[in-house]
Amino acid sequence: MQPARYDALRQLRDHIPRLADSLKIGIDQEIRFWQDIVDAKLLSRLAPDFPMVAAICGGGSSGKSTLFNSLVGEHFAPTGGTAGLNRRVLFSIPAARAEQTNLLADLALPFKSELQLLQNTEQLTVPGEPLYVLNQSPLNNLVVLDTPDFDTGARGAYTNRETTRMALEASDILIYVFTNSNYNNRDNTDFIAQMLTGIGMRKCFLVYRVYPSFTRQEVLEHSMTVARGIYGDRADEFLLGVYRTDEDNQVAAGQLFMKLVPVDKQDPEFLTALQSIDGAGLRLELYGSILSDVIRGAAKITSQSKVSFDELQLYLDALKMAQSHSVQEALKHFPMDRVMRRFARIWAATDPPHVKIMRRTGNVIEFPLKMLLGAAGWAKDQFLPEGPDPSPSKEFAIKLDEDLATAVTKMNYQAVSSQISVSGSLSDPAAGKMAEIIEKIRAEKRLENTQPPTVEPSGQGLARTFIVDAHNVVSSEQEKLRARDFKSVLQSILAEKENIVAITHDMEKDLEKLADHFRAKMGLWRKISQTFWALLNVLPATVAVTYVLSTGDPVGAVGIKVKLAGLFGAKDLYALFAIPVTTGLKSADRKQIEEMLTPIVQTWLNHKLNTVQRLFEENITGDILQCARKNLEDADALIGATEELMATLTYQAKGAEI
Ligand SMILES: Nc1nc2c(ncn2[C@@H]2O[C@H](COP(=O)(O)OP(=O)(O)O)[C@@H](O)[C@H]2O)c(=O)[nH]1
Ligand SMILES: [Mg+2]
Repeated sequence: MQPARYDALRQLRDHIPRLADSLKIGIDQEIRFWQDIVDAKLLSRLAPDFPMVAAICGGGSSGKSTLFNSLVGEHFAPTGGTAGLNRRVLFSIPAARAEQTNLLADLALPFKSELQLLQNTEQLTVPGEPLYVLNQSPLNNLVVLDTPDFDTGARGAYTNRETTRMALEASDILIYVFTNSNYNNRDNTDFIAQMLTGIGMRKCFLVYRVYPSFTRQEVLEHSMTVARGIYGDRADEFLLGVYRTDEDNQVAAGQLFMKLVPVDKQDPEFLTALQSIDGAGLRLELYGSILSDVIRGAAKITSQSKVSFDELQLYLDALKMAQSHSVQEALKHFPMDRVMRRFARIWAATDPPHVKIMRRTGNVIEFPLKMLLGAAGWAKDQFLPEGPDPSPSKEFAIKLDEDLATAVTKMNYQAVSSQISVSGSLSDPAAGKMAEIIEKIRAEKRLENTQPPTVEPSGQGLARTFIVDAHNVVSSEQEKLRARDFKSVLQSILAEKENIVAITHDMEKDLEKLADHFRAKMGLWRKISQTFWALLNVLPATVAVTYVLSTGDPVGAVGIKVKLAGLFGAKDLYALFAIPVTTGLKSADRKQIEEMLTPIVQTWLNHKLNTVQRLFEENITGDILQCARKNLEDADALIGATEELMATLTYQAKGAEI
């Protein structure tokens, strides 16, 4: 396998579990199984520098160990006439590769035990873990296995059956040795055929230990009997070459190594043939279907993750929406007197000098407004803009306490609950987005044939109620919040109430900007400013504390409404002021009050919404939101990377390039 693709597989192997974990999709066992296959079947075998592995196998006393020694060039394996002499697998590894990282472990993976260095040949005659020797052969890209006789023992219960299976599984090709006495033994070839069907077809060399008198024709015929016994009609596809080794007493006596001769003269020498085999290519073919399965598995896990990602996004959006509603609820009342007086003071401070003088002489307020002031029971000298700020009204403080307690209770409940229930209008982009995600999840689940757990949003017209399941990702954060004492949560928020009441430096700066803006707008400044000034004075007296933020409901004719746009994306939010508009207020004046009030209320609300949101996040929702955002971010990156890796590997798996 190409190094770049191999690397893609390795990365995929690491990414998939991380992705599943970042979304807690809860299929840990499946993931582990997937990972084991990648590790055991693919990563070790498909490494670009993995040597070719050839297993010598065949019936008892065919000459396997003799061939092994001949190939390796040393008398490592015991040979002899006693059937079943060898009980273990012996690996011969090129000495040049002895230091290769993980090679010993990777070679022995199917055995699920480590390779041990052979100490003495006696070890081979007792069952146990596989052993290895280091050879000095120039074929340093070839590992050869000597295997025990698989045909010793009663039929159907061969002693070394499992060992042989593992040896075959550890190999890329077979070297099958047979003699005249066992070439037509169906049990032997059936056994190999059965093994290969289970672990994947391996190609093979046939080596016939034969009397010198046998003709080429006889050797070929007997060899084809063996080949068909193992591979059936597909023998040609899997046969790598046929070689004969003639009986030789000097070989039997250990004085000479076996000599292999191609049955077809034009075929290469055995070692040349071995060397010319593209082991990496064979392995890719051999493991191609496993690779495809693994990619399919990764694709399935990725698409499950994408659904889970959308569900987490949906949960996050629902929680944010629930929070913005709670925050608004906490600020249902507006400290009118305090904010307006502060604004009046800012306004007065920036008055031109002659206006200041006029104001002191009481000449500023004109007739219609004097009437209005009279109706409100307001004496003109009662309010001195230069004086100190009034302390926050008791009435507002009580209302704020109540509003906060209600909002905190609701927020906490939503945050610890296994479902969030939140209503919104589809004209609000946030609600629109949630409806879209739900549609997407439903479509994805339909594809996967699983039940959508997300309840369809209900409602008429544009109104929707969303019921969204809490996501596994945030379970532990929810658990922590549940473990907290709610009273202490409420207390710590109420303890910071002053921050909500206070007119901060930043807000003051914004109010100053607003005053500048008003003045800039007043072309005929003198005339209008008189009216305007009067209005500033009259408002605190008539309205004291209360205004109500109302969502959606029509604002009646009585009172002045102020439209507040763009709060957490919630449209149609109005502040309603109980100003007695009946009292001779011209519609032009009324319009001016509205225009003036809107940005002042908006300024206050912007600051306070932020303050309350911060309080809620510090005390209730922060860790959950943070956890959801972090995991979404991680998962997003992992999904992108995983899809890229799968694309790289799919191309490879199709065999477009090896
Ligand atoms: N005459 C003769 N005997 C051989 C030759 N090769 C192997 N043998 C003998 O065949 C017997 C079994 O060989 P061995 O390699 O142990 O077979 P294994 O059981 O398949 O590993 C041993 O006694 C060997 O000496 C050969 O080329 N000529
Ligand atoms: Mg042997």
